[in-house]
Amino acid sequence: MTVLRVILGDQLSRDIAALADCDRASDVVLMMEVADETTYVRHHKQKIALILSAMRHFAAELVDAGYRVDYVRLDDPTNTGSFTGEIARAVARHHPDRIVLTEPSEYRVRAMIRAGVIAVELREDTRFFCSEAQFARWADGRKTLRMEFFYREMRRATGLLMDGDTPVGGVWNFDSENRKRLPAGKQPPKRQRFAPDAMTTEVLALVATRFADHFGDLDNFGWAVTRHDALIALGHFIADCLPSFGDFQDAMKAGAPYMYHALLAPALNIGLLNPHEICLAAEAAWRGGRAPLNAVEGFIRQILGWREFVRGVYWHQMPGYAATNALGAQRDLPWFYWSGDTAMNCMAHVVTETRANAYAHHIQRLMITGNFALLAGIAPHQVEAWYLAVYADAFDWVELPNTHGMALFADGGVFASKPYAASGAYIDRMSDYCAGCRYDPKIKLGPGACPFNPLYWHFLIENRDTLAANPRMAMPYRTLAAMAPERVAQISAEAIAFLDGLAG
Ligand code: FAD
Ligand code: DLZ
Ligand code: SF4
Repeated sequence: MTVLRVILGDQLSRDIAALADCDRASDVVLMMEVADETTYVRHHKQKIALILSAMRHFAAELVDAGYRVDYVRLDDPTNTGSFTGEIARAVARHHPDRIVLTEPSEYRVRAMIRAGVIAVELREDTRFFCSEAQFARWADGRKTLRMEFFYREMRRATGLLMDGDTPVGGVWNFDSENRKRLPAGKQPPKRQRFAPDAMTTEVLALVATRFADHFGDLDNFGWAVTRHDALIALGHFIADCLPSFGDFQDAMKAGAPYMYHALLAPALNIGLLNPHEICLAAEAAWRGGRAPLNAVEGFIRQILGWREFVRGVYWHQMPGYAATNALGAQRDLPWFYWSGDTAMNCMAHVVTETRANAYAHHIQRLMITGNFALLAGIAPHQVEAWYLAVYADAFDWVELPNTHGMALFADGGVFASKPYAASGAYIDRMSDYCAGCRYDPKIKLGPGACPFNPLYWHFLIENRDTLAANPRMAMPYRTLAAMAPERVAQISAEAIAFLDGLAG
């Protein structure tokens, strides 16, 4: 009896459900590089290189461990270019009695496999703390879904950072300590990157040729493409960055794209690391006195809280979720999201770093590119396609709730209790971008005014019907109500002129 065991590009874990009970002598593991997946959005070149190289390394590890692997390369002339086409061809080659696949992480791929003519046994992806069913039980019947309450449940369920029934340190969340600006002269550590080996070098050449017109540079490629290297990256983060992760979690600095962030999401999302071991390593650093509690709790919250929560929201709300547009945003994505060619220094920095590194940290994604898209009323599906393309860690299940829900409020508040809208003052407080900008965050209107200022008030004016009743928006709406009508008119005129200029 032969079982065909299919492993997708983000399922590169030896303990993946599809490999459990694998008979290495008789079963066949199928892995496929397919054109449809490399082009369904115009992925950053580094993202394609990461996935293809990690797939090839994983396949080689399986072969070394005695598995029979059928690996279809992108440049195979007989490659049909799709998962369903390649599964059908593999069935013709191997005549399996059964086909086993771990549930694809994305709605699009799951629907494609389920609609396929070939019957596939789908197994639950057990690499998360919270199953889809568990999340549904927690979410069903709640009026609102809030990460903080979900996170407390997850802390209790896992025992992470718990003393019996109480959170260590006496409180659940140390966020109020995690909003420091980076002091002048403080330099974040140099980051662990991995020089491409022969296999990665071959993939980089393939990507450079075949995806030459995709966004992004390949020069800085240094992502871990094996579990071995991903564990080194984890060790480096825990030792050198975690101690300051909390303090400077929200800080931004020109020329310091990584700050104290983990850079682990690409390895985690494709399965080279698992979330349990990362959280345990962080907890051990605190228990061993190597990192303070505000840093460790803040970091564990990102993985045990936010990452699990966004996945839960995704599967609980899809497919309707992606189609909502609560604020009716319709504007086209400005070209500078690709070129970085804008006088707004903050936007130019984030886009330029994104192009070079396939990375931006959370606050850059949320409060610079996300905030601008929110204030400018850019159509959600265009913003989402951008985020899905440009980051090495981007997969629909995690990108969509973060963009659609957290950054754009396009779900009308399923995910967040209020929009993350901010004027230039916030960016000035949390970064040094404004010092090098043609605009001034302290000028609210008129010549030299930071565009985020009129856009912020214009956003509130335009969305008054939807947002004014939200208690968490009461303060800015009170300020708006107190403004002279001439000032309100000037804000609208300047914002509209700016927005109209984006189309050119
Ligand atoms: P760190 O800041 O060091 O955080 C540690 C880990 O926590 C990350 O590796 C990640 O696994 C997890 N994490 C942190 N915040 C979140 C979050 N909001 N949602 C889910 N996991 C989180 N993350 C992705 O993995 N893929 C995406 O496609 C993605 N798209 C995003 C789009 C927008 C608009 C926003 C605002 C956020 C997005 N995020 C996404 C969340 C977050 O920005 C990234 O996980 C983080 O920047 C990855 O870098 P890091 O590994 O250095 O993370
Ligand atoms: C993102 C991606 C890319 C670029 N290429 C492949 C590929 O060639 N083969 C593959 O198995 N997966 C790839 N992926 C990941 C998939 O698009 C998708 O995210 C996963 O199958 C999860 O649904
Ligand atoms: Fe960005 Fe405004 Fe600051 Fe310029 S002044 S960097 S546009 S926030």
